[in-house]
Amino acid sequence: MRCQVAIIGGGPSGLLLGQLLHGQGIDAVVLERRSRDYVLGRIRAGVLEQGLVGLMEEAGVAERLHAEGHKHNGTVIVHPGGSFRVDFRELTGRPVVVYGQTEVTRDLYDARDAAGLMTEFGAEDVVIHGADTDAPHVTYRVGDEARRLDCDFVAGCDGFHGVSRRTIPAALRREFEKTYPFGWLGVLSESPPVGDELIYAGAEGGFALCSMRNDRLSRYYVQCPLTDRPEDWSDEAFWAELRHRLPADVAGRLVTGPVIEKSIAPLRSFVTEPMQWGRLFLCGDAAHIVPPTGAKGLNTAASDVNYLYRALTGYYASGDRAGLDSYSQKALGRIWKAERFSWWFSSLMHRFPGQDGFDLRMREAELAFLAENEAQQRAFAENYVGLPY
Ligand code: RFL
Ligand code: PHB
Repeated sequence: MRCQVAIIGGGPSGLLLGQLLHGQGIDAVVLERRSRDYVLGRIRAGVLEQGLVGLMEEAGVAERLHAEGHKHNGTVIVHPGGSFRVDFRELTGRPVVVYGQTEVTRDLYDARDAAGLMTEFGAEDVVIHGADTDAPHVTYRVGDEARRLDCDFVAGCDGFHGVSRRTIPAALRREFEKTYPFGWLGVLSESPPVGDELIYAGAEGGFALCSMRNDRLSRYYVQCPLTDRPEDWSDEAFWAELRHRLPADVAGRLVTGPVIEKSIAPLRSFVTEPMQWGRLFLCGDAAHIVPPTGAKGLNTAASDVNYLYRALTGYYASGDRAGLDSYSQKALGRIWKAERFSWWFSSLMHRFPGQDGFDLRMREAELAFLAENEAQQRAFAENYVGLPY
């Protein structure tokens, strides 16, 4: 089989890239290790920047997002000294859109099907060959059958545990990593959200987040030790801990409901450099991870897709390699700013083991300054709604 761009990974990065390329007449095959149901069963991000919304529009897959997504003009931040709201619309002129990653992925798969585009599910043992030559190819297996895909370029969109990043020789790669001494216990609940906007709570007992998917589905998180397992937390224990970390009026409004998903995610900051080797280009979680506090994971994946899509379009339209040659530098420039914001906001909102009185006073002072200072809030809002591409 042959195509112009072999896309490894059928998560949001790979699917969005495939759909955008299709719009330019560039043909791409997506190789996904899992089944479609498995990919759609993962509950992950929920907040979309305008940049991602724009790319969904450009890909022709934004109809449901516009009908069902909710625009959020601000967010509430709670801290031991009180609570305050950051008004995105007033400070930046832009909202964010709450629409689940699962729905983004579903819309992209539906559009792929409608256009008759090729996706290989259950693609195992993917190996990328000759990425540093002019004729790369990918080998893989579906069931017992060995297959080969020849291509001009390979897009490594296979997430943090994929093969693409490790295809770049270790001697040419630099990796930067920070792990955090806690995780997020997340619950998806069939209950109306506790508020109209997201609430980030940096409580004495640890961080909590109130988010949502729609009017009937709430998404909540509490900071927990990395040693905890989801089965250690009964639903009652989760709701009690969440209430405990929220201000009394919010806790009083909380409506609980059946828990339809419960999982624990570790927090990590990670970047690999460069994001290109020859004709292999990394996108999304394959190249970088952020802790979820700033809601940047899916959105940084989208900004990579934006740069790579435009670079490939330029190349196929006129043979112009400038976009491809500057891809890694451009993508990393934006990534590091999102890494900084996610690291800063995570550090500010969580309780770290071993924090002493001075550390806690510094944290309170920083939150108090953010609560009262417009310049600081504007900087927060600009980062949260998304820096320009
Ligand atoms: P994905 O979504 O991981 O998709 C990669 C796809 O590649 C497939 N794959 C392979 N396919 C073929 N061959 C191989 N060898 C392969 N290895 C892997 C995988 O099956 C998968 O389908 O990466 P992508 O597309 O770059 O998208 C990135 C986003 O998914 C990610 O940044 C966010 O979801 C991060 N994230 C969150 N971000 C937020 O903004 N808010 C959140 O609340 C949030 N929660 C999360 C998250 C990430 C999590 N992970 C990765 C464990 C919660 C979790 C649990
Ligand atoms: C979510 O709704 O899952 C969500 C929202 C905001 C975040 C992280 C996760 O910062």
